[in-house]
Amino acid sequence: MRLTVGQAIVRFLAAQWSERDGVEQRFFAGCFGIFGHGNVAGVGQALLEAQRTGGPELPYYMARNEQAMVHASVGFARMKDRLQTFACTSSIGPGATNMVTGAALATINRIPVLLLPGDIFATRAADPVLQQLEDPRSSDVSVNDAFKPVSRYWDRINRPEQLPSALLAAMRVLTDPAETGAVTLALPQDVQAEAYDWPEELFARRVWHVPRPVPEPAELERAVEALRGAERPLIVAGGGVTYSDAADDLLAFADATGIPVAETQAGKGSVPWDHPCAVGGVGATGTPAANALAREADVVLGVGTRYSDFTTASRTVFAHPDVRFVNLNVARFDAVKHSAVPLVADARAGLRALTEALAGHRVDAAYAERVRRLAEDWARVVDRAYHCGHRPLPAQTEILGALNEIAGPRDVVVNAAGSMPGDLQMLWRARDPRQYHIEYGYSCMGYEIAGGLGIKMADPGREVFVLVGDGSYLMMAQEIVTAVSEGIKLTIVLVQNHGFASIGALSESLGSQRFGTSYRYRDPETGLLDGELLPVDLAANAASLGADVLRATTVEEFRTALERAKEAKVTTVVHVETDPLAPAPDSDAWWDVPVAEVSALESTRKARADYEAAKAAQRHHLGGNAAPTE
Ligand SMILES: Cc1ncc(C[n+]2csc(CCOP(=O)(O)OP(=O)(O)O)c2C)c(N)n1
Ligand SMILES: [Mg+2]
Repeated sequence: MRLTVGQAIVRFLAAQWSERDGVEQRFFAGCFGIFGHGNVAGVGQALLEAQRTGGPELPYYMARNEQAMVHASVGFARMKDRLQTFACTSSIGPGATNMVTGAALATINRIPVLLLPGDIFATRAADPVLQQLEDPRSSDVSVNDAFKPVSRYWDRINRPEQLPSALLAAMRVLTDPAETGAVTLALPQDVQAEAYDWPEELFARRVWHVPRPVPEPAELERAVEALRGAERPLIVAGGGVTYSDAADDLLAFADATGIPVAETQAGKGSVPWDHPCAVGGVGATGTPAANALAREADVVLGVGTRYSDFTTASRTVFAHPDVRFVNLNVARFDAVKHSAVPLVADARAGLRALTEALAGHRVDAAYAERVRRLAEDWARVVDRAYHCGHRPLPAQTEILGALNEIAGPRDVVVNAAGSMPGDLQMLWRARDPRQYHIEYGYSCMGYEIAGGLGIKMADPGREVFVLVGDGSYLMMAQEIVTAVSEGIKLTIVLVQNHGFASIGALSESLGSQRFGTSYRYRDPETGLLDGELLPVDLAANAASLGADVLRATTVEEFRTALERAKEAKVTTVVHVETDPLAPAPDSDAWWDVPVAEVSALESTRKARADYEAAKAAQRHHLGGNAAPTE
């Protein structure tokens, strides 16, 4: 079949399907793109031809920023449990490198996305082409080499003959739950337009079976033995629970054993917040209930978690001197962390095996009672934070409370960076595994609106509430325009606090006096950015991008606006100003952010002393076997 490389790629992508549990779906729901000379006549022409001729099904969506289109793809793929995603086509140069941040985000969060950046001429006929990086050491380098460390598979298609094996390798990685992340196929702009005689079989319908690997018997036995011996076990539920669609299986396991369940940012919502075993988020921004249990736990069962520093409170929260880890993970890389007893398996398959093997085993009644009391005490703190009546401006915790009470159980809350992820992990009462969508692998300012777009595309039946701080909004609000043009409805809650509440508080706690963290005029006297507030109106900005806008100044007005936004048919922004200094509950856990060891500032010296004291609790979990097995 004689086609260009661009046409062959489109035809191939449209023929890829994934299957898990007997359900098949197209693997690529479409292709996001922004055209430039590096793709307009190659992949761009192929997408047009497919659309015009009723050819391969790969609908094109135009984004407004290349980073954002990768975020949208990630939001989509996460909602689809990684069984479906998008391809992203960009021009060469800046269009391509704009996607590097998105690639890192996808790879760190273990979410599949296929990136097709345009690249410099393979023939080098017109070198240097507009936007070409000329590396004096080698002509075989382009800006797309920057994708290598952030891609799980990377290739450059310099000849058409290379394409079939590269496409198959890309699909292998994208559909492998242990390997998945960003895949980059760099496409020189001349090669995209070049024709070749392809074997027909390349374009045959291809189903990629997404496996549910079962535990190896000896590994299962060791894991069961460790859990049976535990007096104070704790489950740490990560994103793998949701991606494996294993929330029901986790519930069954917790019900059967009575083991409490703490959650990471990606795993939050695995169990409903009011389940008897639920103790909420764990770690630096976790609940004091979960963190108390983490400190006492003698066995930690991690399920689908990568144990980020937020989860472990920078390796201080699992404080029992003999704590052991049992890690159920589809990737051995994660399963062996903290010298764990590894249980390499799909989360669902592993939980089912554990439930069966531990039949009849339960935690003792006193421990279950302690779990219940800790959770009850914490619920009262959340109630107060949701309704604290802070004046004159509302506290952020009240905004989150109002949203929690107004959102339906299946509605999705989206966030990524700033002070909200921490408050949300601590305070959000999740009722559905897909309700809580906080991107905290890369915690990327700018994910919120773009990610929300992808989430809504994945599940139009759910209301999507995008929470975005003023800082994140300023970085990337432009996908509002995409949402408007595609008729995709988002509700965006824009929390205006004139700067970085998060980093401001962090800075203060580290003796750095909130330096450079609020949006203000430069004060001529101090020379610092601590003058008057700026006359910036982000609500007007949102309206200028085509959104409907509602402004709220009190919690009551916010509730009314949110109800209206929820009913609206079009993308609506609710703008609310909050007090960045309002109190929020404490997690009773630490986060390692190093403080200057020497300083002329008293505030820094004091913070350094606190830092050293806290750091003393940090530990390696090196495990090791206590005795020979004979
Ligand atoms: C792209 C990016 N740049 C920088 C950071 C570091 N950072 C984390 S939170 C934050 C401030 C966020 O401000 P805003 O969105 O207004 O949220 P707030 O802290 O006020 O809640 C910054 C700069 C980041 N996470 N992502
Ligand atoms: Mg802010």
